[in-house]
Amino acid sequence: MLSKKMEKAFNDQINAELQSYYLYLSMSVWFTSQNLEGFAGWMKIQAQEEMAHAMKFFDQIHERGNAVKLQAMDTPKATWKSPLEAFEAAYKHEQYITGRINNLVKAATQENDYASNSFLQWFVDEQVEEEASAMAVVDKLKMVSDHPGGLYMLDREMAGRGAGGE
Ligand code: OFO
Repeated sequence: MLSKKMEKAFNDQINAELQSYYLYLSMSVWFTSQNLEGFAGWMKIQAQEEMAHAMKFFDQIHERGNAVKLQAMDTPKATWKSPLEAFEAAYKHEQYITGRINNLVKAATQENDYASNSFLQWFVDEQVEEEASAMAVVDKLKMVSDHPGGLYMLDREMAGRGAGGE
């Protein structure tokens, strides 16, 4: 069973992952409004990944014999000045999530909770990928800068993201 402290921390993380889901879904809506369907699709897949992250914590809490407590969600930001600003925000958000995961590992270590520590290692690795994939798009957007032709090509490339995510 999880300690009360870890139970609360895992429930808070369900909420954080769902907020990530909501943020990227909101970005997907915004990209659609900008006629950038490739970016919109990429963000939709990213949102689905975030839902899967939330469900990993959800299932883990139940597996440990604890109680899931769902919390209120914040309304996500809905507009960005440019695709670059949106992806810079996504990258910053992933850094924030990495910080949260690291704090969870710290808490599990302090509690001698080896099972949680092992469970969290998947997220430690995942965050390396999450930051890298957001940063890769930031770099590409900086390359195309304000050239509509480049942005059009990049949008087509973004449409290639498979259902498995990257
Ligand atoms: Fe984007 O990794 Fe979960 O939140």
